[in-house]
Amino acid sequence: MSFNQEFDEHGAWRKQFALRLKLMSEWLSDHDLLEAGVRERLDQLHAQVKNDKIMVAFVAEFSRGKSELINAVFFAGYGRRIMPASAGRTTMCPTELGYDAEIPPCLRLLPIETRLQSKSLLDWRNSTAKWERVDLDVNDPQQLARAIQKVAEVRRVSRSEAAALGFWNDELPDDNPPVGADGLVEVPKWRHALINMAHPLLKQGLVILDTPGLNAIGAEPELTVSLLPQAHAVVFILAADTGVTKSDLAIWRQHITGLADGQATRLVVLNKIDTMWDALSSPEQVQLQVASQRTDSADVLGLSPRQVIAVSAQKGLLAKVSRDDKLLQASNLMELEAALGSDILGQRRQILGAAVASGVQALRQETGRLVHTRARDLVEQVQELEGLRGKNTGVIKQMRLRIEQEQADFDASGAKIQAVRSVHLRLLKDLFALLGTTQLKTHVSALGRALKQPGIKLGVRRAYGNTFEHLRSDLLRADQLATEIQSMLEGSFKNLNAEYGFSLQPPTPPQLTQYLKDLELIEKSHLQYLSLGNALRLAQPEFAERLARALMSRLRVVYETAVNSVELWNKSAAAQLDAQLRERRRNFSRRIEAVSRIQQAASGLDDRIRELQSQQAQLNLVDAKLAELTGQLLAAPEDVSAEAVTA
Ligand SMILES: Nc1nc2c(ncn2[C@@H]2O[C@H](COP(=O)(O)OP(=O)(O)OP(=O)(O)O)[C@@H](O)[C@H]2O)c(=O)[nH]1
Ligand SMILES: [Mg+2]
Repeated sequence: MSFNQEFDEHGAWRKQFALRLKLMSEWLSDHDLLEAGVRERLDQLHAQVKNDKIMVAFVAEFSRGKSELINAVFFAGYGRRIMPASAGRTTMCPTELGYDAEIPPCLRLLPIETRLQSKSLLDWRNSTAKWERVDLDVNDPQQLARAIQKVAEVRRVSRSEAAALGFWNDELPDDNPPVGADGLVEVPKWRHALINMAHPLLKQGLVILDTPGLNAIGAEPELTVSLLPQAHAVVFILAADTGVTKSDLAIWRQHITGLADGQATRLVVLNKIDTMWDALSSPEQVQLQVASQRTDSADVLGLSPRQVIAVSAQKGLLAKVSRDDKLLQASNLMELEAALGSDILGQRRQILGAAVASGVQALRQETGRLVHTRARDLVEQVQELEGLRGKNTGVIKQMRLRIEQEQADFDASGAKIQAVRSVHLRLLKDLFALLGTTQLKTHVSALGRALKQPGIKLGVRRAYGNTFEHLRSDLLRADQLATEIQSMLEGSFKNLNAEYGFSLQPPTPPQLTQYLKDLELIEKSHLQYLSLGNALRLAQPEFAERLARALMSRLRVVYETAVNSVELWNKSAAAQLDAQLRERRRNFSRRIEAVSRIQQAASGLDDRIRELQSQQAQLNLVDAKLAELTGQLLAAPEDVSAEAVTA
């Protein structure tokens, strides 16, 4: 199956899931089961599935064919080249293609001069100021391609300006751009480009990241330490006409192997195999040559030849545009697409599936508990009324007084419940402080200051090590606090259950130690970056600052996720308490109402008991339906397509 087809299927599953969630929430609301905690859980599941993005990054030395490959795999449908691809350096700034329904189709460009300011790319991303916007007409491929051509724009600036922007370093003459006769040097005009268009794959959450040849001096640290490590898949490209060059190898080691295992799918492509097609050789000879080139490249990278996919992006694009099946076959583009589909999407589906499954389980538990509470209340009411059979009006009056007394006692005990709440909130405040932005900023700015110290070069690793040590110990402390809160909740819930017959059960606490792994990955990707002769660059204060900012934006993503999980846990505990209180109050008024009716009419008793019994039967149905609906939500993505066929 091609990548596009697999992606469509993944999209179909997500759509189906969103629809089922919607039905579920309507059904819950109809049956008065949509409590705050449940609603929160539903919203979270909905957002998780709806906003799931898959980022595929294309990384390589310049001119290996990154942009051409993107054209061939994703944009052949436009019948022409969309991303500029030409000899020499073409793509000058990292270019992200994605879809956001909130804004019209457009290309947004952040001027390179923003590097002189102290905001991180993430901050810029969240503000519209400074970005130049060009509207895109997706129905007009010519206009589209012309507009996107802007990502190749350059500016000529003086050497000192280039140095300030991070493109010139007197101590690394080999990496500097050539100086023109006028003494000026060429630098990219833009720092980052965002393309927003309603391409079918992008609409379904695919994000493509095209990068400029990375070995160039001046590569944005944010790109390498922040964006790339977040990609779900990285496609590394070599060209058959150059083989594996020294700079290819440097990029491979610095940016690709540095990405920890399991974090992202890695695909290696040997592009431009058409340069080996030779009319004078037999097809078999050409095949052999391609195979041997493939083996050689794999050897140098330390991979098995199977892991290197040999293609021709250019001929693949041409073949798709001109509908030439034979050429498409020869380009081998479909093998690459199949690998993209099965590796990336397969993995993504698993991760999303697992996340969704645990959310649905929690949903089932929370609603199940409500149903259970109601069932128990009904049983008690039936018993209470059965006890009244054949009793005189005096006894009935007594009973009413007793219920009213119980109700008054319960209302008076509100203080106890309030106390549980306030202890809970106090502990949570400490926990949030440990994971908050202020704390994070303190650690990272300390690192930023350390990096700027003259003579830090040798101690860079230690400075990073210290920072991450602090972060780790905060995280461990936060996890400890979460454990304390959980045992506090368990204790108080147990007491409340014993005292008031509630069925409270603290929700599963977030596993904060899992974020240690994220910290480790971030630390590793940074160290990777530092270890490669960057000491000289580090000596520049702006560079150190950029690095610290990149670190901050990366960490923030991790901490936001952690904070969200703590919030959900806490909201769900609080909502449970609210729900049980509300059920209990309702229970009192129902009981009092039942007794008053019986007081008024002697025959009311049997009627009321029958009514309660029919409510019990209804509730059983509700419980069964709940199991059915959650079961459907848990259906594996593969089942969905099968089901869609049979439905
Ligand atoms: N013969 C041949 N040429 C190719 C192939 N793929 C790309 N090219 C050419 O190689 C040149 C560079 O391609 P690009 O796609 O611009 O390369 P890039 O990796 O994006 O380069 P930068 O944007 O500069 O980093 C262009 O002239 C392409 O037409 C291929 O499969 N075969
Ligand atoms: Mg390019």
